[in-house]
Amino acid sequence: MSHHDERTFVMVKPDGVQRGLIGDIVSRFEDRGLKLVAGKFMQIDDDLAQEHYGEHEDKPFFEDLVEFITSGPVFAMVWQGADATRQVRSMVGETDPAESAPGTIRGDYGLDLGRNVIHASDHEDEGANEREISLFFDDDELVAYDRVDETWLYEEE
Ligand code: IDP
Repeated sequence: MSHHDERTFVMVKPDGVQRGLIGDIVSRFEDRGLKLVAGKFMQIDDDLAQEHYGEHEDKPFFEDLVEFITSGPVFAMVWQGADATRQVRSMVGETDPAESAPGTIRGDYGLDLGRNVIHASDHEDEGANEREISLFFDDDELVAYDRVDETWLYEEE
């Protein structure tokens, strides 16, 4: 894989869906030049929620987190591009919206840690992106194609 092919997992959480933010969030990543390679509007069940947030199972907020993420539909996506995991996290902002800079998704749309609109794979957790992608998507749900503007997004192919 070339460095343009890094993939990352992103999900508009139930609060973002209910607040009508899917379109804006998708636009931000499209405008940046990232390529949408998978998308699924879905309801997360309890088992998937527990697995996705498994690293937090001993935390005091775990139960509320699982309840929240299963409380309504989410929009799960895979975005691809150079350094995608780190670039998406920089666009998402900090975990706490109150600490997130304006211009970031959480900094523009959130105020509360427990209602922070979006999930994105952690770039500091090696392999989290591919693990989360395979938890939510089968291989045949990822679509390979060229964006027409790809030759203008990167200096070299
Ligand atoms: P991230 O979503 O920025 O990667 P994580 O530390 O992986 O942050 O936490 C997962 C989610 O758990 C956060 O997005 C947030 O919704 C929730 N969360 C994290 N820390 C707390 C907390 O201290 N209280 C309540 N909810 C929390």
